[in-house]
Amino acid sequence: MSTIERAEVFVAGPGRNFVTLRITTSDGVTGLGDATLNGRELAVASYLRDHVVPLLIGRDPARIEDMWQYLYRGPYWRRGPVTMTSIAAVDTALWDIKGKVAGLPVYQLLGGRSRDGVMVYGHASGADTAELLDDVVRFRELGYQAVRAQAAVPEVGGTYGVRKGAIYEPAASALPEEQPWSTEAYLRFAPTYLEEIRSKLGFDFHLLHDVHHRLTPLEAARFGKSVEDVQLFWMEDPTPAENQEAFRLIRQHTTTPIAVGEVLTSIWDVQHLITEQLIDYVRTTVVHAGGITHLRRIFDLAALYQVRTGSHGATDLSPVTLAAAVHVDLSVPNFGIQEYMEHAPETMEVFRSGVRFTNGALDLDETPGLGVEYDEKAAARFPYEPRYLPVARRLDGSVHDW
Ligand code: GCO
Ligand code: MG
Repeated sequence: MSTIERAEVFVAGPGRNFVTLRITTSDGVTGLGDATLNGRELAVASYLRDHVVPLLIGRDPARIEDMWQYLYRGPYWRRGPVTMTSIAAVDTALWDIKGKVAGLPVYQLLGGRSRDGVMVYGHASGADTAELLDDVVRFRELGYQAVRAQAAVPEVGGTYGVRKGAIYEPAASALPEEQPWSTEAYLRFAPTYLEEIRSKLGFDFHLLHDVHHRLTPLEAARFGKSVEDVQLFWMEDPTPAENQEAFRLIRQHTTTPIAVGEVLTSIWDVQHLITEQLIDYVRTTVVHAGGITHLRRIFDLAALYQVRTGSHGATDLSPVTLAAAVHVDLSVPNFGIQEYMEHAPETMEVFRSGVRFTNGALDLDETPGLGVEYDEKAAARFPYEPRYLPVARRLDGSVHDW
């Protein structure tokens, strides 16, 4: 029997920080898992190195489900982003190994293709409406069928979701940057640029918008109602999801579809959102929601309620997660859309991936496993340096949700 012989945790900053787990079997087969938790990277690296890796050695890499149960139920302490990201890394690496051993891409092990490609949305942004419009046009010209649109709110300057350089990277400073926020200014401005996009560029593409947890339930209801004519594909994270009753209130006022889940980490966290039909898209992802094994369980639950998938896919999710997401997205019946932001060139020097973008969709080559390799020599050129997401403060100085 092949056993797990080695498990290494790599922490590096090629373009941005990533934590990567590589498992090697006694037969010399390797598997990769992403373990990146933006701004809390070292907590996951320690969870893996200190508490998980010693438990893996000598175990059967083929028993993926058993490993998941062992790591979830075994430690007594359950759920939460650090634990679930660690479990995800192991789970993803074991699926990679199983695919390589079988000589098949992982999506074949998940039941094969349900579709020819995975529709993605890109991130258009601008310092004002005119710049945003140009950026939406640019994404359409690149072939995107779906575009997320965010513009900087005038009275408060830069906002979440607005790119400064060539690549959107909010975790850009060694200590959290503090950014001003005004809900009033946002609610006055955001509907105007979404309307402008539709009136200038029409309706033959999907338009998305991320509210990034900034509104109260009633403000979100008002926002959703005010943009109904714009026909958003979704409004994302209209309000924080700790109090899930909030979404019932939003629902009572608007038919704008709702997407939630990028910060949720288990089926228990999305259970009521799904079974009570409070959302339309579930945004949980491989790396933060317990790996391929657990994400599929969430997506199967969602399918029973006609909730579709829309996995998180910002650049802080490594190319290992992106590839794993595409394997899952190709296979599940209730796929909706996949978030996609191109990684920095430095990132792609370290991760070699078979994921390809054509006509607004992602697909994979037929490489067995996940189809991603990690170049640790290249990674050594990019040491980890602490980087934090910003913090938002209202104009009176009090902390708001970022
Ligand atoms: C998105 C997100 C991101 C997050 C980031 C946090 O929808 O892509 O909201 O931009 O803020 O991934 O780590
Ligand atoms: Mg988001």
